[in-house]
Amino acid sequence: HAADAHRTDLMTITRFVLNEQSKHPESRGDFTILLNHIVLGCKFVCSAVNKAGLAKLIGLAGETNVQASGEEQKKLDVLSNEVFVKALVSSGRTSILVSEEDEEAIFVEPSKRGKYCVVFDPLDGSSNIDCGVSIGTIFGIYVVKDGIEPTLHDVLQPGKNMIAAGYCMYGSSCTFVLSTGTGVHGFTLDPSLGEFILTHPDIQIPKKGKIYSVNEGNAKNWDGPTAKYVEKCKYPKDGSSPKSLRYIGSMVADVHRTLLYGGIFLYPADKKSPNGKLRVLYEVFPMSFLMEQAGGQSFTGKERALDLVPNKIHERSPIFLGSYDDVEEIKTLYAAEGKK
Ligand code: P6P
Repeated sequence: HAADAHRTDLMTITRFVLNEQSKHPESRGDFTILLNHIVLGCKFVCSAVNKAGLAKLIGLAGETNVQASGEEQKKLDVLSNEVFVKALVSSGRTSILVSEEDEEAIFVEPSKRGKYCVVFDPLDGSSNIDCGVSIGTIFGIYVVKDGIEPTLHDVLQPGKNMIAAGYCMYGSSCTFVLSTGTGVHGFTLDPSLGEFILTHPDIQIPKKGKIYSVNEGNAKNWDGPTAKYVEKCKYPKDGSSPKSLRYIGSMVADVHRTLLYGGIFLYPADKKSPNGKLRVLYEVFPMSFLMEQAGGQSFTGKERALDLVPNKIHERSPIFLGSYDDVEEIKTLYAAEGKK
């Protein structure tokens, strides 16, 4: 039976990526090796997050939590960053790494250099660890220019130049969502196998949703178009029913729900933060890449998010992403504002 075949024909993430690779005979498998190292990092973080409560790894970085051994206990976000940096460097397939946890970009030593740049947030939403809210790793992958010495210019690229992006959400289950430019696919970790199994092939975001996701606590500081849009969600003029508000405050969780259920996720600019809060390279770009690959879209308030050219590796941008029609509405409101 088909169901049985599905159960016994385990499509692991490794097999999936190898299948993708076989479509490019010229490929030497570098991407497959890189992705396997990212997956290894996620498996480690998943295990550490699940044990955090027990191992007292929780708590904000910086609190001194010295072990009996006198060893300063590393906090999960610091630990996760070290794991990813080590995994990516040891893959021998990267030249530049940009991490939310490191002020400066990491230039890999020449003997270990490869053709990819990876931008990542090793544990996004880590302020939510202590209360058990889902958190996640977000990553994006660029190809460096061949042959010449890698420079920051290789990572200060518009998001549309990414060749792949994804996230791993550490929640009730560990879910890895990936796009290599041919659609979006979700994999769930089977702890008994230690393998990510394809559970959500070819995710398509609903064209229009019934959910809006924003931190209403910032309403006082919103600009006109955002305020108007949220008002429309709550008091629709066309007699349709109001949208539901769902806001978890952990980007990976809010985006994952938006991807599967539809709707719109907003982190707008406001008077306090004119560029919004979310980081371009390793929050806005990867999530925008996934949204477009799933049939949705992503907008900064001024332009298509993936067209943005970052000038600094930790630059922020406002973001409106999700169902195609919902984002279209907010684009119309910003366009009208622009004409005033
Ligand atoms: P606020 C978590 O700290 C984070 O970086 C994202 O994961 C999340 O979407 C956002 O900030 C939440 O920010 O201001 O609503 O608490």
